[in-house]
Amino acid sequence: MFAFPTRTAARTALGLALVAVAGSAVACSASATPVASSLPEIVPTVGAEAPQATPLAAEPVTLSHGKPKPLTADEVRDATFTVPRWTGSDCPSGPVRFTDGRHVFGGPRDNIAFGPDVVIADADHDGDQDAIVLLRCRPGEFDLRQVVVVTRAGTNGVRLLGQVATEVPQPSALGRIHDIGALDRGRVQLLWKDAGAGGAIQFRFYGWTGNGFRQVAGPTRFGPDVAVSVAGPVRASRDEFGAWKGNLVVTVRNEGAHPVRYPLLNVRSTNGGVHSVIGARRGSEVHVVQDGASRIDQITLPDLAPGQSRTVTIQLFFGGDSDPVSGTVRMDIAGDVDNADNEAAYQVTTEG
Ligand SMILES: [Ca+2]
Ligand SMILES: [Ca+2]
Repeated sequence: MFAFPTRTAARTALGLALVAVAGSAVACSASATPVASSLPEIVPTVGAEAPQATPLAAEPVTLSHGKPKPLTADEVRDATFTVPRWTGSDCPSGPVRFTDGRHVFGGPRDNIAFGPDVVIADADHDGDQDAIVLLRCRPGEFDLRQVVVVTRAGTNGVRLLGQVATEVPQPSALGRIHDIGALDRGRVQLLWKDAGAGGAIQFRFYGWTGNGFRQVAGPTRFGPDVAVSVAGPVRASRDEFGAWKGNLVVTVRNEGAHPVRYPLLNVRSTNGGVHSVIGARRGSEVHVVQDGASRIDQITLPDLAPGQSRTVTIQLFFGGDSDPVSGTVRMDIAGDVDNADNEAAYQVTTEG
């Protein structure tokens, strides 16, 4: 199972550098303040994005009078703050008091509990640390999750900064929130897991906008996704009877995490000109032959496994006195999460 690097590992990896820099700073200022109490929390960093070096020199070694106390994970686990509404659930929202990361309501099994980790990061870029919290509400057996960021209120209080993301009751293409993390510049990174049989995972990234969090990168949900592209213009030439023929080369790729059954490719002329699809080939493999004078031809391709692509060559035939016309190829599958790449245009040029 995939998991974020543990906080212990992250803290250990960076701890030596922190101690070295902080040690020299203490020597210069002769401060008696315990160094460890003023060190920033180390945030686990995950994914392909390399963490930026923490600007250690800018971190104060001692606290100035009046400055709010840095937020800690333990403090947040024993705090009262506003919990946003749960989508599709009547779990408690509004001000909720937590004790050791847990709030019991109703029966003894009905509770809101923190996820295993609280991630400390400056999520709103104001210079003060905030806490990213995964909340799991369990009214009985049911489990629903949302991620919130809480921040310092006044000098010692805690308040909700905003909701980062929330699940909806399953089944849903949204998936399930599996783990939390933070990148440099306070960006929140969530690991989502497909609730379906495939169990695919996605990283989705969220940023502070000034008045809330919104997703700034990554996929938005799980589900099938096919993409259609054409190799280039169709070069049509006349056959011995004067009709135009040309090869349309189309590639279809399954970019989703699920197999695509009976993928159906639609070939459509743009201006109502008549053409026929004579056949579709991949190497010597003939998938379908459909002849006729319709303006939309449909070609059924073999199933596509996740990540699989298939390139087919389709011969366009413009019989009689009809001139070649351009068109589009399109594939629609139920629940495609990105419809923008399901269609590709093709141009027909004539030679001879
Ligand atoms: Ca902050
Ligand atoms: Ca698509």
